[in-house]
Amino acid sequence: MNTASFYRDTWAEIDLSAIKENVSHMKKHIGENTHLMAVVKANAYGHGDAEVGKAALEAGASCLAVAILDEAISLRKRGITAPILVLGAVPPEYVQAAAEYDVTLTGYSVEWLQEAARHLGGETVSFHLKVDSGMNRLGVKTEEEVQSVLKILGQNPGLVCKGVFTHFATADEKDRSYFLCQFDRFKKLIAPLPLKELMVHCANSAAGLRLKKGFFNAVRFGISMYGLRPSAEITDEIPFRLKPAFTFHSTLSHVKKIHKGESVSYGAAYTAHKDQWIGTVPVGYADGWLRKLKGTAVLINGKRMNIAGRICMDQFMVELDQCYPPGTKVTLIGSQKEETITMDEIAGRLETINYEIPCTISSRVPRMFLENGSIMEVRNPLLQENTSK
Ligand code: PMH
Repeated sequence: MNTASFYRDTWAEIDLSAIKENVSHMKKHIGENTHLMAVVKANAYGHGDAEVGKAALEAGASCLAVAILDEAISLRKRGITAPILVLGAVPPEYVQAAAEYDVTLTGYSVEWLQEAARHLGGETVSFHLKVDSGMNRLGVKTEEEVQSVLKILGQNPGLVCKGVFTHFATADEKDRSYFLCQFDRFKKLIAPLPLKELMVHCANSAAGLRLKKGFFNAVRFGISMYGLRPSAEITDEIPFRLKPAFTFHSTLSHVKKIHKGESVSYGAAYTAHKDQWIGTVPVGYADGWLRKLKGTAVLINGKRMNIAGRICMDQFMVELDQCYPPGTKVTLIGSQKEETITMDEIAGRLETINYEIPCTISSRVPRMFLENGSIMEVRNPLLQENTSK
């Protein structure tokens, strides 16, 4: 029996050494006594949650954060024993499941806490209180609500508050005024809480990188753990070099010469204006290489070559500068020789932020995990198993 972990010539490489390097630099920056919470929601921004989580914990992270309870339970089932905080709203009827898997939830309103207490049947569930300091997404907003929370906690020993946090709306913008308002609002709202007993956190990557102090005692580290900058405008405030972890590769599956005047792909929207070598790459919009990327470059033989015609569901074609044999490596994100295509470049072409790109590379693309250049593991949800190499 063939036991390959995937059967296609397309894969993403996740450099766990880069994740570890970014985490240990950040840990040095925030200081020994400040916890680093590694944000691995959305499958670690498309990188691979359990693998990135383990690497981050090995490099000095104290705990992990996800968005939904299913992500936390999935990490528990794959052997993660470190504390996990669910940042998003979990329906209160599922608190017992959270208790069973020792997952920390977010208490984001007085009503949620009341309902959560009602659904506990003698178990205890831990939670971090979310304070809304200006994002208007989740959280208690007023001093009265904070008082109500304290009252509910006094009446319900099954609800254990282990932390308090807020989230910034503009930490990645040059202008700090809204950010500073949120910071002050947070400090004011949390004042009645027993802060010495709690994990207190407000900084995401942008705030964590830009601030030199005032982290309280934990930082939530997301985008920059993956080696990506939170925004272009704060680039000069990043105190160490971020090392990108995600690269994306394929190979030429078919190569042909077409004559001047012949067309390529759906709609015959590309027509060769000279005799032209054309390569077919087995990556399409179902892999997350969206149709809007028509015309962008990929790297072949260390050179930029442009996508020819419309991107199909599973394939696209590329203009070649010469004949290359099928099997030649194609890099969609990453480096070949002196050339690099960054996540930021692709995000720019799609008129979006770098966060969205690895999240969009679909689960059909196997993730290959490397450490110090060696393949450690391959994850291919289609074949539903983790295969060690
Ligand atoms: N904390 C919370 C509550 C978040 O929502 C996020 C990212 C982070 C921390 C990590 O931020 P960073 O990746 O900038 O370090 N959340 C999102 C989001 O909801 N949309 O894009 C990023």
